[in-house]
Amino acid sequence: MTVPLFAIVGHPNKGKSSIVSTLAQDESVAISPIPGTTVDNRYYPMVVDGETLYALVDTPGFQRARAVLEWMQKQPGSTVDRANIVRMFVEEHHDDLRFAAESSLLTPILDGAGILYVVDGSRPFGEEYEAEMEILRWTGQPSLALINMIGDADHSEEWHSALGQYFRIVRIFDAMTADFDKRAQLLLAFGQIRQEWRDSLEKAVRILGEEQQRRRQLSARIIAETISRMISYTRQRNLGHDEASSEDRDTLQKEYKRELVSMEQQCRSDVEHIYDHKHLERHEPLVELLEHGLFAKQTWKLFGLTRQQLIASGALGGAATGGVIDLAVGGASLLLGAGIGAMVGGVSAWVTADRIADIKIMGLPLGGKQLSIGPMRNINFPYVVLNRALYHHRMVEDRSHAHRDPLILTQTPGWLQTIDADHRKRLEKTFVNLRRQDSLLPELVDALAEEIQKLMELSVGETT
Ligand SMILES: Nc1nc2c(ncn2[C@@H]2O[C@H](COP(=O)(O)OP(=O)(O)OP(=O)(O)O)[C@@H](O)[C@H]2O)c(=O)[nH]1
Ligand SMILES: [Mg+2]
Repeated sequence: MTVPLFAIVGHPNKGKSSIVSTLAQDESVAISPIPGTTVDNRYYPMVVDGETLYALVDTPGFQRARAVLEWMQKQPGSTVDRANIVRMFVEEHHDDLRFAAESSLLTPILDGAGILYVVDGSRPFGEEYEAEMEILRWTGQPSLALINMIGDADHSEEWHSALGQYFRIVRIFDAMTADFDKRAQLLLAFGQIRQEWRDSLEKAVRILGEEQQRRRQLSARIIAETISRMISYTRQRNLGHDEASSEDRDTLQKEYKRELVSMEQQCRSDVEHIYDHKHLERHEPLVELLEHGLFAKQTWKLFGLTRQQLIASGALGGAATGGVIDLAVGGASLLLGAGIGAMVGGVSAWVTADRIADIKIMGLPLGGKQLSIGPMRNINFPYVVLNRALYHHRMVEDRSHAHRDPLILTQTPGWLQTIDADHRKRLEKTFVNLRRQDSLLPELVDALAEEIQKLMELSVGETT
């Protein structure tokens, strides 16, 4: 099977490189609002497991399309010779700086690449584009037009009728927001322009789908490991004296929180790496994370389960047997109507920032005392972490590699509150078991990873 090859061409600054970046899933493609960013052709293969599924050539935008067309029209020859005339143009002008862009962009097409002509559907159609489209038609290569919507205005209808006269297939494609399905649809449309590429592109879509599954599986595993480590994490601080000052306690608690935050951050960047977003800028400043992130009341409310859900999912069992009952917290009246046992579990779940974990003072075998914090006692905590992780995963999974703005994770939806009770029960069972262990049991982490992957498949959060 031949590897389908496409040259992405068009006017400067219309999103050609953005489309290349999205389809090649490559964040290294240069994109900028300044016209003329791409000055040379560059080849971007889409490789999975060492196999090139298809490849794209990013090209500079047309600079002197009218002059080129005029030159071509002046050449003697019939319609059948048109591709040769384009070839002659490139041969005669490849050292001519005035036509450097045209020579570059036409070269891969003359070598057999399919044409993807990109326009900006938020700007009106203009005559200057006709020369570009005519030149492309002269090459005789299979082609497809893409209307990329850069701004808010919508001129797609006039573009449809103009492009329809030159291209058999015209598609609207937003390079910035295209998720996996939209990219797959576009690849299948590419298959329509040349019969011999159809099978290759169908196969490419299948392999990319499998790759997406594999990425989910890896991400679910990393999230499961992180949650497990976060639940069981404990931290100690040796004391020089027998009494722990409030400063000692504060410091230990800060260190404990900081470590949990850093585990969560590491999980974020691991997931981003899995999706080849290696240089993604994420806006989650540490101070904000410590003060408004994982340990803030507001966060818990939005990301955790409701008290009723915690009770219904059997969190009570975990509370009673896992030793996480927190009787020090008031508010039993909030749970009016629930049984006394459920009340205890529910209240425990409702603990806030400073009640996340116990601080104990312990004697050391060789004398002296040690202050110890952890493991996590709050039964809502793993749900909070999981919810945040699923939300981040969704943002990364759907993110186009052309999207270069920082990833902002300020929205805080309570997705897990929308899943059915069976899922919650299974999660709770795993969390209870994890809390019971002194060390991490691989089979428990496996079970959690499996459950998390199911939640990813369920498209949790799509309704919010
Ligand atoms: N909102 C939005 N902006 C886009 C989209 N596609 C491209 N842009 C922006 O448009 C500008 C130009 O994008 P590029 O991909 O660099 O365009 P190009 O056609 O390769 O430009 P040259 O290489 O200069 O010819 C960048 O600022 C992009 O972020 C899109 O689908 N939506
Ligand atoms: Mg470019």
